[in-house]
Parts: sequence; structure tokens; C-alpha cells
Amino acid sequence: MSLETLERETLAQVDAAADEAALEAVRVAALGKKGTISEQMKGLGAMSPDERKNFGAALNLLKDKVTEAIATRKASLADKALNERLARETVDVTLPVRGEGRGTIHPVNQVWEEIVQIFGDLGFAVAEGPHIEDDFHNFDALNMPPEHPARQEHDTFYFNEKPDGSRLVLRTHTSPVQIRTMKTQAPPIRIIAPGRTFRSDSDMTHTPMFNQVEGLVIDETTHMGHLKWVLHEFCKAFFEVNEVRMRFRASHFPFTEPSMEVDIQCSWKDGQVKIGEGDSWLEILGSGMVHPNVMKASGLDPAKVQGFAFGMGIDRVAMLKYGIPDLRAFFDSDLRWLRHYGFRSLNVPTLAGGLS
Ligand code: 2NL
Repeated sequence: MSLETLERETLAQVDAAADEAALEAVRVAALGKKGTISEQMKGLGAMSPDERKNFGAALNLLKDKVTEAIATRKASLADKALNERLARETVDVTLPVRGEGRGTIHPVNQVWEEIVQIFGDLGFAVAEGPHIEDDFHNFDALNMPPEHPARQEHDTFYFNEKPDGSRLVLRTHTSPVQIRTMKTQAPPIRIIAPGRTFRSDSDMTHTPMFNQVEGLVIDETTHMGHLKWVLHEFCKAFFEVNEVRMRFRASHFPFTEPSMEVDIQCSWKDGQVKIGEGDSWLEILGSGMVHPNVMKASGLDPAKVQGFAFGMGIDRVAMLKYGIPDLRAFFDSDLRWLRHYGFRSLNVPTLAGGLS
């Protein structure tokens, strides 16, 4: 067979290869060890030097041509295969969701998101921090020196002692997040810190891990009137009522002065609690004006700025709002419980669209 014929036939085969596997077969049949083009090489030995030079050059040219044609064909086949796959794998995003109600949002996550929405609307940003903390951020900076009795009450989970005698802890509240914020951001500060907290305590109303949200506002003239207004607005929005009476009771926390525990008005009917009506009171949070010692420990000057803080249990208010009787069931991962108390996954709480 002449080289011209061989070239024509081989290139025709390359063009005709329908997919990458067929193309590879053509390559092997032409350029492989026993391929048609390789076979031509064997004739070189019997030729005169001049013949060999011409034929060899032509053969190399042919090899290059075929190799290039194969590469070009390969690229276009890969392109075609990709386009076909893209066409085949399109997703119709307008289709309705399958199996509504299978996966649900946990009440804690739902309430967490509701709280973020409400405070977001009031101009608060969300701050986060580590679960593993040092003594300074969890205790010292919060006006709780090592001998402070409140440290015992916190039932702290401690890590093993380090060579220098210090011990890290699982944070017992989200207050260290606020300390870190005060240390790194200049006032005005307006944040909430929702997150997991840990105490070695377990009974009907306590779990070793629980969720807390704290709030912090620092500015030059922030006062208790602001604190009362913010918490009143929050309670109305959260419990989805037009009015709720609130009671600020004098209390004590090491990190605030003065300190107040806050009760909201409620009624009890048939063992069911209703918020915003009746003559009973329910404690829902602790609050106060940030203690000057806490300001100082965080690098702020209490002569120049002041502010308020509050703390609330997310799991606890989730139970209250959605009538969930036993706290421990929150963390049992019982599918029947989750389907009963869970929320539809695409129904994201917003103030505009409705919280719950
Ligand atoms: C409660 C009480 C409270 C705070 C938390 C706080 C944080 C900083 C400074 C001052 Cl950095 N205060 N947090 C204040 C008052 C009460 O929580 O009963 N929580 C469930």
C-alpha cells in the first residue's frame, strides 16, 4: 500500500471514530507496535541510503499528521461527551420539593434563627467564639477571680492541667465572646452571641450541653431604659404577642451592676402556659449594666463608655414557646420526636414572612 493510501485511510478512520474508545483502537491499529504505520518502518532496512532517507522522512511526516489528527479528534470527542453529559444532567430547579416533612429543623435551631432575626432587626450583629476557653475569658475578665464562689456554681468541665498549671475549660456561658468583642472592636458595640455552652449538670431541666444567647450594647450613654426597651421589643416579637407585661427584679451577677432578673406575664390553663396574659410570672432571662471591672478587663474605660448585657437559655425559651415538656428530649435524636416538634426545612423564620 502506498503511503498516500495509508494516510487517506488512516485519517478517514480517525474521522469516523465515534467515541474515545474507538479512537484509541484506531491509534493502536496505526501507531501501535504492530500497527500499519509501524509496520512500514520494517521496510527501511532493505532500502538504499537515498531511498531510506526519503521514505523515512515521509513516514515521519505521516506519523506526525496521524498523531495530530488523533489529538484533534480526541479533543472534539471529549467536548462532545461533556456537552452531552451537561445536557443529560440538567436539574429543573422549579420542580416542587420531594418528600416534604421528612427532614425537619430542630426546635433549638428554629428558635436560634428566630432570635437572630429579631435582634438583627434591632440592629444587633451576631458574634461567635471558641467553645474551649481559658480562665481569663470565661471567668477572670467577668469579675470572677479564682476564689469567687460563682466559679463552683458553674460546674465547669476542665481540661487536663498544662505544665504551667493552667487549665482550659469548656465555656460555661457565651460571655467570653463578648469579652473578645470588647477587646477587638471599638464602641459602639451592639452584638448578640448565640452558642453552645457546657456545664457538668444533668437532670429534668439541665443538660451538660445547652444553648445560650447573650447580648451586649456598649456606647457613651447607653442606659437601663435602652435595656428595658430592647428586651420588651424582643419578648413581643419572640412570643408573637401585641403586649406582654414584664417585671425587672433586683438580682446579682458578678459581671453586672445593677443586675436584674426578668419575668414575663403568663397564664396557666390545663397545664398549658400562655405568654402575654394572666397574673402569673415566668422568669426568662438575666440582665444588667456591665460591671466596670468587666469593662477594664476588656480594655475599655468605664469613665468613657457604659452599657448593658443580658443572657437567656435558647433551649429553655424553645420549650416555653413551643410547649415542649422535657428538656432532655432535645438531645435524644428520636426521629418521632423530631418529626413532631420539628419545623419545615424551607420555612425560614423572618420578621416579614412570619417567625413560626
Ligand atoms: C442568665 C444571666 C447574664 C450577662 C449574662 C454579661 C456579659 C458580659 C458582661 C456583662 Cl461580657 N454581662 N452577660 C449579664 C447578665 C446576665 O445571664 O441567667 N443567663 C441564662
